[in-house]
Amino acid sequence: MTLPQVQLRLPAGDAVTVALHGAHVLSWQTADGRERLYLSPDAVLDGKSPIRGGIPVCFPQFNQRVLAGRVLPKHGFARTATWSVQGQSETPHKAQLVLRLTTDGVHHPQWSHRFEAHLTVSLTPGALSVAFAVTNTDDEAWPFAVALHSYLRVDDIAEVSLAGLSQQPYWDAVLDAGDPSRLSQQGPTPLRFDGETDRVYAAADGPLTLSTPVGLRMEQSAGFTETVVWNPGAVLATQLADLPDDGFRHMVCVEAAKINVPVLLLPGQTWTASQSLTAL
Ligand code: TA6
Repeated sequence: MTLPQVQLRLPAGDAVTVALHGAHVLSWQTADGRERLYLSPDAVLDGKSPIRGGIPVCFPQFNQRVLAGRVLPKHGFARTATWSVQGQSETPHKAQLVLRLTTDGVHHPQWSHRFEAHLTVSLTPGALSVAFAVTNTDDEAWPFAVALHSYLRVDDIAEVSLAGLSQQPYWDAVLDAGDPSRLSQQGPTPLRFDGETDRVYAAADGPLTLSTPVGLRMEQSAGFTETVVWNPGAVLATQLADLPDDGFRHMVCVEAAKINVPVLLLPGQTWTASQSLTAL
């Protein structure tokens, strides 16, 4: 099934494809024809399920953490909701798409707070930026967490290194699964991947650089106070039905996130944050 989707393209050849299901960025290609995101060949594109790969939007909660006594679906409902197109613009140097989701598009018994969310996808030569904004249109405050769960394509995870986080404390969800308050410190070397990796880092001040060995620079705005780094490794990959057994070799998630301390959004208030990816 082909999901309803919008493609933005620049004259030089840069292109991005976004599904209305989940406001999900499915593909980002730079002008050299290189795909920069990983979309699993086994992803379930049925318009109901979460999509394995691309850029899932996790809102209003991250993973299976419970928000304010409510049990919401893993990574929230935004990634499986149908968003609508609010606007689209294209110039030779910039193409932009704005998608919109409101409470009316959410059918979950554990969520009744009124909101209006926008995802703005901006394509410029060699770069992709994704901005999430949410406004509380209710008359009481409510909390949320959010993440842009970006799956970055790599040729071989054994060759990959991620620089920019080595000074940042992190929670290791593989080693300390039961205790998110236990923090580790990595040391001066870039992060490399040789098994399941699932870490929630305090966001760095500067950009991160992923060497795949092709380079990608990643920046996130101040609202995103954490960066999650995830690769399932060989064992967990075999348990994920929508990922080939060797899929873990070709991806790493570097996620701009606001999860450790949820945002308490007051009536009328808008919260926004963005992640940008630049090909080097
Ligand atoms: O961001 C990392 C993570 O929370 C991992 O713990 C792992 O569960 C991953 O997300 C993927 O989640 P998903 O529900 O898409 O299979």
